[in-house]
Amino acid sequence: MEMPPVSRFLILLLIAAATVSGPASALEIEARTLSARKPAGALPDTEIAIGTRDIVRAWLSGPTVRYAHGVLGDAVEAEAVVAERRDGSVVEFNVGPDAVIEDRIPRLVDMDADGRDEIMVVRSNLNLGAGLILVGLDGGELVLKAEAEPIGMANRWLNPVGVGDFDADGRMEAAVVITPHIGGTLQLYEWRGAKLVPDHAQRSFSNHAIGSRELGLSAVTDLDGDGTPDIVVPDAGRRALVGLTFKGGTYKELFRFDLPGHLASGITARHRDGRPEIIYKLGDGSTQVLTVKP
Ligand SMILES: [Ca+2]
Ligand SMILES: [Ca+2]
Ligand SMILES: [Ca+2]
Repeated sequence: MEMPPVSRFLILLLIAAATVSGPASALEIEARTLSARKPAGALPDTEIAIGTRDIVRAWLSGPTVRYAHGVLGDAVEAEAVVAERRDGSVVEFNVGPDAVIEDRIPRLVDMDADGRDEIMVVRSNLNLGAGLILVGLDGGELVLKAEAEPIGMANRWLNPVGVGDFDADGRMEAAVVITPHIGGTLQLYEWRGAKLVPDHAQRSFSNHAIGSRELGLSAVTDLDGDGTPDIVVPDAGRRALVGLTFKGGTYKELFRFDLPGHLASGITARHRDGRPEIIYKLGDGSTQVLTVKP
């Protein structure tokens, strides 16, 4: 049936109105403040992680200057990891007098996929240097769940990249760059018992500039769409970005992009229209987006 022109105009107007007002009223939202301010005793430059599993919040606490290394902007490091549990109680794991947490970020991960959080941080022994550790809740307490061998020398540090099943063997690995200031090695660890055991590795990367508070110069994302997480990390001089995979246990470079300037921010990854994008800032203040072509 043919509609008169005025009716057709009204219908179009109604559709337009519904389109404009639809998204605002379709979902009800609620705002609540999770982290009003920094908890007492927190490290001045700790990030506060917000969790969705058994840990609500996590932060680094107990500022100490007993380790005079200072690669993260100052020589003030933390001596404890603190977690707020679902019931509101707060528990901490203290690394003791021979070590510090040489880190700014308590990374909440679920490395064994049991639905409970692990907090991944860098612990530095005063004599043996940095080593990756996982802490988590057990019987209501925050305890050491797993540790990697420290580097073996004071004032040697490492910077985490992230976790994922990078070699596609069905188990998660934790990825770090060991000694990112002096020619770093991208090292994967598997969690076995109380140990983080070295798995695959590849040399010549750097995801931190000495003295910088920025720890996020790397990203985990699926670059080639095969379902296996890949890694984007700068080369040893931080002049190029390298996309890489360890699928099947074999290192393979997926791309290498020469940066047109100095890398001046952390790297974030996202997917837009199904394609991976890598975003970062350069020293001239510009923001660059690398899009992986189909
Ligand atoms: Ca877990
Ligand atoms: Ca794996
Ligand atoms: Ca992949």
